Amino acid sequence: MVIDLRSDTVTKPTEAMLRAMYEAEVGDDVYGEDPTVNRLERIAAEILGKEDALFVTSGTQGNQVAVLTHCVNGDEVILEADSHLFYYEGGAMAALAGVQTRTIVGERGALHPKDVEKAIRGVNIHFPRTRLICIENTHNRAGGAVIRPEQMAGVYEVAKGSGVPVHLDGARLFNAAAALECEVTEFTRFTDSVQVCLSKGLSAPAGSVLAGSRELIREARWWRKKLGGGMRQAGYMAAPGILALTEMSARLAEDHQRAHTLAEGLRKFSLHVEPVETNIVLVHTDKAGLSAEEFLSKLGEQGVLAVDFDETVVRFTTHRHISDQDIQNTLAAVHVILNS
Ligand code: TLP
Repeated sequence: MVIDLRSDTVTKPTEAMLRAMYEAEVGDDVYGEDPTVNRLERIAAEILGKEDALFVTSGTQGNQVAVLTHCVNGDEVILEADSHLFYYEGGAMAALAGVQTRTIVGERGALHPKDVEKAIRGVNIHFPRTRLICIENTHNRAGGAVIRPEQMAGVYEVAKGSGVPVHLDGARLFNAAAALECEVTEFTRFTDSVQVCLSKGLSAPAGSVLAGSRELIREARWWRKKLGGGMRQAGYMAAPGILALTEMSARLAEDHQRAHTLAEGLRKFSLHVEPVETNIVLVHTDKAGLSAEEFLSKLGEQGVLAVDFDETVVRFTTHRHISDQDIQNTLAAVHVILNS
């Protein structure tokens, strides 16, 4: 059996989700007539503490619809240098919204309010307009780091002072809330829009939701259609999404616990492991005298999958299909690599 620690995106729907899909009441969502999609959007808005929400095909679509909704081409967007929006979305912000990015190197993914304040453009005929600030929580490339509500509040205060909206890429926001044992609204209150993924640790087969004010979501709905995201009988996909939002966040702490166990085990082998806060473990492979690629290939030979994050950094991500035994077997596989 393969132990797949590449990503929490590999999670399959639960039995209850499959049943909910089969039984879903559907209609044409482009006409606003899919009752299950409408219910998902209502529930998402409520949980995220926003007026309205929109069901989108993916996290990338949710983020890009947000950028398109907040900005016009030629605008500037401030975001963290290692953020998914900048690093992993194929340059979509530039290609689709025609915006330019102003990246700031954060501390474990967190933007410092002072740096944001400095980066916000003043009025000058030579300058682009700063139209959006993006935050990512948890921060993927920072190793699943949790951006604290007070850190988000600091950025929000600076943003509000300059009239610039804040978008949150909350692909794994429920992991952040589980880590701090708080509600997701502790984070979303410091944002104007938020995207959360239903298809990562929450185990839905597909989809994300974008939430914000009624007016923002009205505009976002229009952009989603332009991007080909009008999905007709999308209730079949929204039904498991409802269960993802209402039933699946309670078990995320288990994934975090296993990530901690994995990290502790790797440290016992004297490997350098980044601090673990949620379900992501970043390990440096150079101490083992291996590149990330070599390390992954040796792991793969023993049936353990992970991904490379850098020349000498490997990411392991725990999720619903990873058991305590899988963690022990992964550690045993690493032991074999280090002793070969
Ligand atoms: N992340 C994926 C890969 O794209 C790297 C993963 O395996 O972690 N925001 C964040 C913070 C993400 O981590 C991801 C996916 C997305 C957005 C995009 O979500 P999807 O894959 O649904 O477009």
